[in-house]
Amino acid sequence: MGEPIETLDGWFVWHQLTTVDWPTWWGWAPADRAAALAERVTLWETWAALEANHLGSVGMYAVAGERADFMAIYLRPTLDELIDLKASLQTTKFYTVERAQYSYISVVELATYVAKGNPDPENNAELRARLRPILPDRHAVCFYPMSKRRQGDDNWYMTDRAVRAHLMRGHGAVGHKYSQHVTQIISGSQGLDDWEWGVTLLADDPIWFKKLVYEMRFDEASARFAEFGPFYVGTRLDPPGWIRRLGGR
Ligand code: 76R
Repeated sequence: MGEPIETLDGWFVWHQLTTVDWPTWWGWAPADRAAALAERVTLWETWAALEANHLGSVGMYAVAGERADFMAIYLRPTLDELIDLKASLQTTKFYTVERAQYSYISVVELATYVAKGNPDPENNAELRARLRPILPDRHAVCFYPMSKRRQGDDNWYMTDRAVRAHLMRGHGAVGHKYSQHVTQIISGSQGLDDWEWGVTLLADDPIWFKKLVYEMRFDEASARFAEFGPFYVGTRLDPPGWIRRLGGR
């Protein structure tokens, strides 16, 4: 029979995917557009200040393809703060031209399958850094939600704990080959959103997402048990880059 393992839980995460209502946006007077961009950048600067004090993190990305225009990733210690953050976005002018495309809530998670002893983040700085991650300044991002299958013999939740630990060791070994190129943030979303985990991958070159996920598909933990939601891929924006994409200067 399956048996849960302990998870270490860190910051809450909101993946926010939006498009811009371009006809409305371009219909605004240039001065109104400039004011809306400046207002949003001011808010962004308050988030950056929080990040500097290690009270959260924010990443803004331009999304490839037409699933979305932008993805923001917000990390905060509590769900309340993510809700407050949304409320402050909603007071900005720019919010009136943003259209939600996808939204995902989860909590940064470390599964303890491969942990030695009794890991305690309070006296382990490395664990704390992984549970409360500052998004690294890497050029490319990939985000997708996923679940573990529950079907016939391929039911992750009815699989013996020792077998799961063995599979996760294999999974970790594949992933570890890419550790130089890809930073991975796994966030759990059981009870929080539609899928069971959010996968956030960051790399300087997006080709590493394809190489890593391709190789992982052959690993038993993925080959037998993984089910995937929509994939989003993009590149990082700083405030000036974001402003340029919106036609500002
Ligand atoms: O935390 C650790 O680094 C220890 C090993 C490890 C665990 C426990 C690990 C390593 N992962 C763990 C758990 Mn992972 N991971 C994914 C995906 O696309 C797919 O097929 C699956 C999506 C990728 C790409 C990936 C990458 N991992 C998990 C879990 C929770 C399982 C549970 O609790 O049941 C999921 C859903 C998941 C999914 N993983 C790694 C990586 C990489 C790159 C590593 C190596 C990290 C490193 O060593 O630097």
